Amino acid sequence: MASDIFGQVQDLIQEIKSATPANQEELERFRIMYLGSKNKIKPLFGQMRNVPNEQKRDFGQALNEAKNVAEEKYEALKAQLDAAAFEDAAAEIDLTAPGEPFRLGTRHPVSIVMDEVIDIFSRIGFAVAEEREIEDDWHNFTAMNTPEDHPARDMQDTFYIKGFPNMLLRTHTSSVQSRVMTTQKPPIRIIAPGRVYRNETISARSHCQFHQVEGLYVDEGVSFADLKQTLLYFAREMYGKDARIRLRPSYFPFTEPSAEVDVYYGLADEHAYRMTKGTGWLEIMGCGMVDPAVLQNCGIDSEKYTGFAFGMGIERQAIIKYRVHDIRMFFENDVRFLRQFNKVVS
Ligand code: 2NM
Repeated sequence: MASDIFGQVQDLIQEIKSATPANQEELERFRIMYLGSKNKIKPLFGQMRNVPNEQKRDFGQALNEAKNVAEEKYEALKAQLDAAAFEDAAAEIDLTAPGEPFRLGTRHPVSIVMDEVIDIFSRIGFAVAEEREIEDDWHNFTAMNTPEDHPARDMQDTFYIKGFPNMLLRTHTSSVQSRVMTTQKPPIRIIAPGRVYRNETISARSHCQFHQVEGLYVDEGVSFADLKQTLLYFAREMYGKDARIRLRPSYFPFTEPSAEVDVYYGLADEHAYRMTKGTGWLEIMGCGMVDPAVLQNCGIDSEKYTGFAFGMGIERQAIIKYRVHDIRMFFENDVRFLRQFNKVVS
């Protein structure tokens, strides 16, 4: 009787050893049959009580062997079949196929033009200075010689910070120059690029936020001739080697004398006529010799030093250079507009 049960275990071990599951489904059937919750080895454990005591040990070992053989065979075959499945899947991949296309973002035209302006002035020794966008009225207005009753200081024209009557969104990057002049000694040769804010009605020509680059050069003996030649250099780098400029007398609180700078745009088409109001000339920036009062406000000896300064709107340069018809395009973020300014577009 006992040898009969031993025989059954040996037969089962043989059966497990000779099984040849050849794919995932057959292997799963093998697992259920020999390792599942209703496997064929389990009932033989119940036979233990019919085995004489002196043979129980051997019988237990035989059953464990059956279980181990099934487990080892299952693990080995599973590894083999999984590896084969992976190979099959890999063989399906066409390594020569082109990759999935993905769209890169592009640089904003304001950033492109801003960097171009910075590059142009960097080449003649201007360093970039950056400062805060929320300013106090001293750095934005008072230091800049802008009197208390000047309309620019009005709530109508400037965004003030609620609860902080002397804090505002800077209206020009001149606030950067006042910070540099109060903390550094001449020679000072900087450009101040950045975003500025004015409380203006939004239209094709103006917006409540825009970008500026202002420049400042303070040293002994800086002259109006230096200013004019610097701006001619800029115009030729920016608008082509044959660019022409003209200076018209103007007024700014912080410069004396002051001038508007025009570049010749031509009258080639209707757009040029409209843009230049029939003159062919387009205003690109303002400039002047820094008012001695501004230098004194910032602690610079105006008997010893002179300086020139200029300021331009970046959107305006982009409008002129790329013949954009509406300043609002720069802030609407329509990618059909924005993607046109990049040479490489995916
Ligand atoms: C402009 C036009 C003219 C300017 C002046 C100064 C400073 F700090 F020197 F006083 N910064 N920027 C300036 C002069 C800006 O923008 C149209």
